[in-house]
Amino acid sequence: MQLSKDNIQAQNQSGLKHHEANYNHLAEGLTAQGIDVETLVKAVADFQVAVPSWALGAGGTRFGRFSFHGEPGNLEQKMADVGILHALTQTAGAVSLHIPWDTPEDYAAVKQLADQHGIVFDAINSNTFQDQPGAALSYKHGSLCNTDEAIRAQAVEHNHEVVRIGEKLGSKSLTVWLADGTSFPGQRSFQKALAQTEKSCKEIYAGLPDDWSMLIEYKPYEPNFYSTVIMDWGTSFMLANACGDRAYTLVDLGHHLPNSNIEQVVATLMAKGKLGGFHFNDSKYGDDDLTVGSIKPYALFLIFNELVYGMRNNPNNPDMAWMIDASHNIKDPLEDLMQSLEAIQEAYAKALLIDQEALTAAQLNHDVVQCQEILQGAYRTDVRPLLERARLGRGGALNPLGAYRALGVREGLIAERGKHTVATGL
Ligand SMILES: [Mn+2]
Repeated sequence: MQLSKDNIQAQNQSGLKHHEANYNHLAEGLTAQGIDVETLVKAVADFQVAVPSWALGAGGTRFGRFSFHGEPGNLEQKMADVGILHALTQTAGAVSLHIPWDTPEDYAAVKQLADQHGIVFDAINSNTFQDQPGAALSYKHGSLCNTDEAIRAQAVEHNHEVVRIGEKLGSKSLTVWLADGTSFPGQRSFQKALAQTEKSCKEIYAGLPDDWSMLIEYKPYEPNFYSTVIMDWGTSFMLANACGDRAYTLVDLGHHLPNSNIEQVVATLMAKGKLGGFHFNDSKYGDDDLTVGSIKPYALFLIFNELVYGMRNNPNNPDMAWMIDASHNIKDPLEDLMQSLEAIQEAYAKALLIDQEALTAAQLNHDVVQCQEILQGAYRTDVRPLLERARLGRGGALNPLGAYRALGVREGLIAERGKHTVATGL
């Protein structure tokens, strides 16, 4: 199923007048504040986020999984789903593959499909947190940190293979996330596990092509519940520094202990030129993988404030690999992703509204009240007409979710694929 621009434009007709009125009203107010609205719309339109190949089917919990009708049953169908998202939102112009869940069989066909939908291949993800069918050795007691040299070598070689796959598709970065850790005190030496992990990361890094970067993700707990080898941003930062210039830390919003100041983590990493990737989701308690912006939208805005500041002032950071890393247990995955994409763009647009000069002046005057007024003034602005204008300019939908429902996309996917398909992944 592929959405045509004509179909989408026909859906847009009924809302255009209302959009014009809202946009003009907002643009007038912003222009009066000295904001160049066209530049703002262009920045929003240019902001593209990768959709991971595992997010297009229903997720699950350790208690079970409720499948969603019409799920994509193979990589080609997953690409088609990203194509639908991108056609409607004009924001999902990239896909992030997970190996081995989505190893292409026919590279030329997959690339052609991506071109057809206007999608590029962003960071590619390895998996040493599961045993793969036919694998000689098990990761039950760790992969890159394992006490057994042969197991570490198998895990390193898997990462090299993922890079070779990514090269064929045009990816330029490898994301490494490890489940390595312990569930009980005394199970393993912290120091030795970290030393082995550093050695393995260096071996992976040494195999990267010159124009590739390596993104090292951290997480404090789960699936291990006592310790994780790469537990926090500091450990990731240390490993990235040990590997070299093209190794960076990747921040996943769900991978922090409760109440962590993630915006400060972002600022610190960007100041050192070591933030390379970003995974969006939202959470209430832990790594809940909920829809972006569904629980803490103000925190997301504060994080974007630091991202915007860093992108302007810290040129040592690479172009960021943005990705949604959420799981959809009870929503239509495509609808959930559209809500996440909207929340990301909204937070970004609001962060762009912050008057940085006025904020700096208020900071220098120790005018704490004014600092808060500046941030919250931007946050309280309803920027949705800017997002609509950005989408319209690229041929997307005025209201992606509304168009998705009106065009009967899910019903069409069920008719094509059937009710009981199951997406690959966890
Ligand atoms: Mn992640």
